[in-house]
Amino acid sequence: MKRIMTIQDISCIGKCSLTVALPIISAFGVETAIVPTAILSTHTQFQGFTFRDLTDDLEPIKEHWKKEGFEFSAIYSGYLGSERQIEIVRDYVRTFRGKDTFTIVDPVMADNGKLYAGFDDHFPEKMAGLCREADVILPNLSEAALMLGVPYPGEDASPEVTKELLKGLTKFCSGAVVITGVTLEDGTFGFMGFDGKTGTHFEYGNPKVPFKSHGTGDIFASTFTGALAKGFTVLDALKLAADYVTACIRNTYEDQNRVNYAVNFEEELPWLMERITSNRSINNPAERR
Ligand code: PXL
Repeated sequence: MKRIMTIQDISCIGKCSLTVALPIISAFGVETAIVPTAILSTHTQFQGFTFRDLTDDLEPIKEHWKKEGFEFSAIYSGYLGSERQIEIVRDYVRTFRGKDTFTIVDPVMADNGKLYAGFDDHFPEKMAGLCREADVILPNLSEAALMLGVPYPGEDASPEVTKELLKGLTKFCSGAVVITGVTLEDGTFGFMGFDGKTGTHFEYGNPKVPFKSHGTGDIFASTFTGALAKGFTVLDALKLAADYVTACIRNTYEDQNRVNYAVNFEEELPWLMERITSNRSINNPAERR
């Protein structure tokens, strides 16, 4: 069985970071080794969340794993609580990256043009530094703009503006740069990317659901990581991630009893598992059960 490592926080309530990465990646039949960077009572969109910093545990965990000789086919980092943690993750990547290890950095730090609570203005620059270690980076529009030090173009950024951002991001990552949560030329909503290795642009979208929630970026990155470890190509893994996030958002939008802090990813896991082995389209209702 393949083993991947994911480094991010545990938000006890919030359905984000490790509490989605662990079930989703496991659903692909891939061992998921977790490095918890902090424990929060909730994600940071709530007022009054607690935050236990686990930075002091990260070095001993790394040393133990090194001694045991564990190997990883992918390393995926998400939300990190401090600049020091970014440095430690860089060290993890350099320590455990083997010849065939794929490194995925989701530079989680902002939404709607604003940094999450607790991050200062230097954080995006440090995160951009970590992107240099990655084979694939998965920022949203806010994170892309912050790392590039340009104004946030708004949620409805035109495809031309998104392409400019992609071009800018290639200076941080020579692999695949992918911006998530973007509106495409045909009005669909999905991702746009550029593969520095092949010099090709790619994009994919689904009909937009008029609903936004938290944690969807983490669901996207986790699905992508699991699919990649399962042998999907980068583009097919990204498409599956976009379809699954859309399924989760649709499910939540239609749920009268939804919570306001996350999406119903659990109810769409059976659909995801079917997609892992078949290749059903999300947009044909006859193919959805
Ligand atoms: O979903 C991203 C995320 C992850 N972890 C924590 C967060 C957020 C977004 O707000 O607060 C702790």
